[in-house]
Amino acid sequence: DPFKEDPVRDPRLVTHTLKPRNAEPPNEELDRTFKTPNELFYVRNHMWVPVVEEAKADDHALEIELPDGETRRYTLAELKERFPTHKVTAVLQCSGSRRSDMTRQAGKTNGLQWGVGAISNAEWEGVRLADVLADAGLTVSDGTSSTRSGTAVSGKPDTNALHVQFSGLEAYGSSIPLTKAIDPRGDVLLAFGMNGQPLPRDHGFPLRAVVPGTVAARSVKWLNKIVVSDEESHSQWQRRDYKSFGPNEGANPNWDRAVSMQETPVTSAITAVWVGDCIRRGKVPWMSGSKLRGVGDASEKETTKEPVAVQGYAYSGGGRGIARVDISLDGGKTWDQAELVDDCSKPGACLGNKNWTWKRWRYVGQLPSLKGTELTKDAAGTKACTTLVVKATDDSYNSQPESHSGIYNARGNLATAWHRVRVCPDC
Ligand code: MTE
Ligand code: MO
Repeated sequence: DPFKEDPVRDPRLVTHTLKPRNAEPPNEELDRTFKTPNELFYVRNHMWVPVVEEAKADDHALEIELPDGETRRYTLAELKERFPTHKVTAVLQCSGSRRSDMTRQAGKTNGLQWGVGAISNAEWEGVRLADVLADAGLTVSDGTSSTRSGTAVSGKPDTNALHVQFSGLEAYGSSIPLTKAIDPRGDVLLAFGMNGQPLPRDHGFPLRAVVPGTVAARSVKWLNKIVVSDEESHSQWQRRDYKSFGPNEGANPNWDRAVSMQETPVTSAITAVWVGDCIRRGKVPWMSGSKLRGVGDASEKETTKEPVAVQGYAYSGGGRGIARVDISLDGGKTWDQAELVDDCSKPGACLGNKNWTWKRWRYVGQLPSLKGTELTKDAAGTKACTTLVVKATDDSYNSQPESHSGIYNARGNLATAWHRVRVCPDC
């Protein structure tokens, strides 16, 4: 049993499969804090967790192969000693996050049926991949004469045509474009720390790639080899699984025709809803004192309006920030804007050159009238229910599609449609 050495996990995680381990935090823990605690950070393993003894972690070796075939080897101790340490606050998000939504709305999808929690946020500590590649001897064209197709006029390899392939100790692998790897604002790390602690075993101990703003499949764990090449990684995770296709292309598409996923589109989700008496009884952790007063007072009750409090997250790839979060309490007929939580203004709270973190948001409003026509009966026919909807817009004004039917793909990747949650205001 290759899984017998897998680590012990937090019982609060919602487990999809045990061998290999795939689990997401419960919604109420997911974004309760800006940085997801290590023991609750979602886990996505394709195989077992490789065993690296703690005492021998500093001897863990990373081999680097350059386009000319030259190789260079660094132990973890050498990486730590030779290069400045950097910290970056970044989300990792699996391309399968919210896949169960797509299944519910648009039909069967292959893959783990994640809820809204195959995403988490952490502060990563490590050395810059760009620094390590330069030290290893990588020289590339400056881009001024690049052709995107091969050797630049300078005779050096064309930066735009190269890829950085990562592989891990259990043979998982994938790659990113070299342009991302060496972008001085790209913040790609070879990480050994997570939220001030050594990387936990499930998250890649002792060394992983962290590629902010890029689908998490490229943040290879238990990293032991890097190859700079004119080809993308040959792994199935580069050439097949983490691609997306048209609604009609089925489960066995022409794989080569699609580009591999790198930067991810904008998404958002509702992670908690409180209604009526729940709020009056003070159950909303971020609502107290003055905010609580005036919620659901007698006059509101007479008009059968119920207070509602909602929270969630919004995130976009590529370092794009979240410009706005729109919320609807009546299934998408009318909209209002949620309040974006200010997690990043304290110095040092969000480290890195771009918006690599998620934006948490909150909203307090009143449900539409219980007697209103917007409300429909639930399955049991006893309660009136309504549908809350959230959608986010990033700072390039990209927004989420309204439904999953138009972006349906048989693998269920990038399920980023408006997130809908049905609420029966009875608390
Ligand atoms: N790296 C290795 N070596 N093995 C893996 O199975 N899974 C990838 C990526 N890196 C994987 C890996 C995928 S698909 C995701 S979503 C992220 O790791 C998950 O990282 P996490 O478990 O730290 O959340
Ligand atoms: Mo993933």
